[in-house]
Amino acid sequence: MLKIHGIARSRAFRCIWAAEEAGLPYEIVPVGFGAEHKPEVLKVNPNGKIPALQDGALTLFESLAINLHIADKAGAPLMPVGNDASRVLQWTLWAATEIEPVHQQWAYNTYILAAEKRDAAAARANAEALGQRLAVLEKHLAAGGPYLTGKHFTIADCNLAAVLYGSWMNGFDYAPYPKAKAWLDACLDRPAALKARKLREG
Ligand SMILES: N[C@@H](CCC(=O)N[C@@H](CS)C(=O)NCC(=O)O)C(=O)O
Repeated sequence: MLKIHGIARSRAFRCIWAAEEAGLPYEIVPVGFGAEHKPEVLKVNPNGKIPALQDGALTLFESLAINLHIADKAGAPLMPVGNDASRVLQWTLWAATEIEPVHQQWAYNTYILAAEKRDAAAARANAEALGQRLAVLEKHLAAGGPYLTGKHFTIADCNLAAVLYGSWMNGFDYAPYPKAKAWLDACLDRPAALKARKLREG
């Protein structure tokens, strides 16, 4: 049984979604914001952050690495083999390094921080940077699709869509990126995503 430490309102959402996609039994060990530095959390994630995963003798941190592990247990099509496995890594690392930092800065300065703490210039700059990256995604999906590696939904779709979820929920302007928007809608409306979203959105 997978043990996911965290709550659905945190990045644990991504891992709950992945476990649902994989069809693997899992249990959520509820660790909320503010409890992250407790000794029991540090035992599973030395960064004092959520999520963390326990799977038998294996303990993992980093939400997207956890998802790669979960998908690997399920096998194809969630975790494909050969060149598509490399494409899964490419899009997952792209989500973590190119998307998440600018997405997070946009989110903080748009809806997470209290209004008086938001920096409008930072919100604009990061929206522009996110837009540049979404243009890359748009072009990629226009050339192939419907999913990132082609015909099948993989953990790369789950990982990238989960990173973009906050912008999708909170009014980022996806109008210039219709294919990216349609892809995101399709990912976030999957039965497994809806189960995870229900835990998060209520
Ligand atoms: N790169 C990490 C980020 C983990 C992370 O920042 N988690 C947040 C909750 S979503 C957290 O635990 N924040 C508490 C803190 O930063 O002290 C991952 O994807 O797992």
